[in-house]
Amino acid sequence: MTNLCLINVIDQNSKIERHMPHLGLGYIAAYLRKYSNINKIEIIDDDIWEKLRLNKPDIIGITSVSQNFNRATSLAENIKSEFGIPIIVGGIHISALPHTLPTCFDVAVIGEGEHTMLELLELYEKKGLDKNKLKNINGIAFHNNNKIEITEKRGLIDPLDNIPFPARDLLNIETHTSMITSRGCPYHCVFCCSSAYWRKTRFFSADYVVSEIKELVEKYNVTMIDLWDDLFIADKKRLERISNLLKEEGITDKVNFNCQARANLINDETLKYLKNMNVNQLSFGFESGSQRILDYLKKNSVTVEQNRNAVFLSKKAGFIVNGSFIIGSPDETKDDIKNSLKFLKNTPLDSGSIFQLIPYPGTELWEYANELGIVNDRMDWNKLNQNCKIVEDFKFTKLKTKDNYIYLNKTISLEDFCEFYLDFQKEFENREVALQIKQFSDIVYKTHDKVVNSEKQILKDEIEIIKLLKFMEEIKNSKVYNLICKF
Ligand code: B12
Ligand code: SF4
Repeated sequence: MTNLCLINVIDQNSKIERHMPHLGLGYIAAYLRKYSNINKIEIIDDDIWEKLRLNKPDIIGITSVSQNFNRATSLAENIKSEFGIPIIVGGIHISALPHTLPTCFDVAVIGEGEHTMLELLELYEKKGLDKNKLKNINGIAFHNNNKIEITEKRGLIDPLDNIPFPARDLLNIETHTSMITSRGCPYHCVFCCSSAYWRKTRFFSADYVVSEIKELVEKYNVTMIDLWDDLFIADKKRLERISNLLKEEGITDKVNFNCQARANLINDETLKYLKNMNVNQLSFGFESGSQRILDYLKKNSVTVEQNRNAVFLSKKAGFIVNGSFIIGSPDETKDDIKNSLKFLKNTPLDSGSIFQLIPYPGTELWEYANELGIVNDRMDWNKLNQNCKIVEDFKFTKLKTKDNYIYLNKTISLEDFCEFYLDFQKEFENREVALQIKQFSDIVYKTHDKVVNSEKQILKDEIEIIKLLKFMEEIKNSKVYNLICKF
């Protein structure tokens, strides 16, 4: 009887990486529980050694994004030397570069992992990971006679509803959690791995999605869900049905959502469905305020004007609007970046982020950077860290030459790039403070009204006070906390 440990390799010091449970591993665990005889599965993302020694697994599965792949490889090497058990690796990085599979991994799972992992476990239970039999499993890479063999492409799971809900009992689920209700994206932005990775866009049905939301609310007391889909709103009919079903099931008022949107799909009707299902915040990838750069990044699929309209329409409809921008495209000029800053300053965005353009394996941008010799299949993966190393070094006056960084831009100096990056950050910090003050005062007014209206009511609604205290606790170290305390 097999004992499997699935490990999410992350940087324990990174707040963003620890931010949400790994649903991909949750789906694999749930699928194996439903369709195989496996008797023990664990999902681990912290205290790895302690948990491995306690669980004594027979076989390991590891997931890693590109920037953590060095970390994943050294972990696998150490596991091999202590436990000597088979290690399977999956996820976006190795799927894009299966021909680079390091020897510490026995097998790489390429792309969608549920069914491939099921077949691998079945084989493991019968014959171990016998190389002659591995050849018959589609969608993998493995070492054979000092070569890396890549088997035939695997078909995608269809319909997606055949996959059970992620095994959240194995994950750390808080009252604010996340869901993925589709796989893939119909667009092909130059920097994004998603459409190539998932090949086509598939959706879980509206009924499936609403049952999963119900489970989160009823079993895990979830009150806020981030919908991490690449494009939750892509299928408008499904969106309408989800919105109606949530109402019919009586759960609309029990849970709020944040979701990713796309400006060219935003109109009054879409916003109405989103509002009806209790979506609070919409996040857009605006990327650039320069049409030329936007056309390059998003392949002529959206205009700056559509982006601007989407902010105003969404604000008018009562949403909190979040937007992200990317700087550092190869042909971007200072004027292009100034246009992006102008876009940001002239639109009522509530919050957002600035990113440096990074070429990830599997993207069109990777091919470009690879041809120029800026990246390659055997590079130091730490260099792909998106949490802008250039700016970190700049802050501590340690800036080196362009060669030390992944820097694609041809004309802007590193110093100027960093100044621009920090300008965006400053603007976003100001917006964040304003948003937090607004959210704080909304809660105060709501609570105050209830005190005034009826003493009894407040007992019933003590949850508002708890929310307020929790909010104060969360922002304890932020600028806004000091501001509020001054009042
Ligand atoms: C949600 C999300 C987040 C969330 C939650 C992450 C998490 N814990 O899963 C948050 C905000 C925390 C996040 C953080 C980051 N993310 Co992110 N994220 C996503 C997003 C939008 C969806 C991921 C997801 O849940 N997919 C759905 C599930 C079902 O798919 P999956 O996880 O890939 O797993 C399936 C298969 O890949 C495979 N599989 C995966 N692992 C394994 C392991 C084994 C053993 C097997 C058999 C199979 C297998 O089987 C699974 C089931 O089919 C993707 C884009 C995308 N659409 O995939 C980006 C994406 C993965 N993120 C990305 C990045 C860069 C980051 C950050 C580095 C950003 C940052 N600034 O720090 C961090 C790194 C986090 C980390 N894990 O190390 C990049 C990765 C690019 C790359 N080549 O590395 C992506 C692809 C977006 C992009 N830019 O194109 N992210
Ligand atoms: S960036 Fe967004 S819209 Fe573009 S391909 Fe990726 S998921 Fe789709």
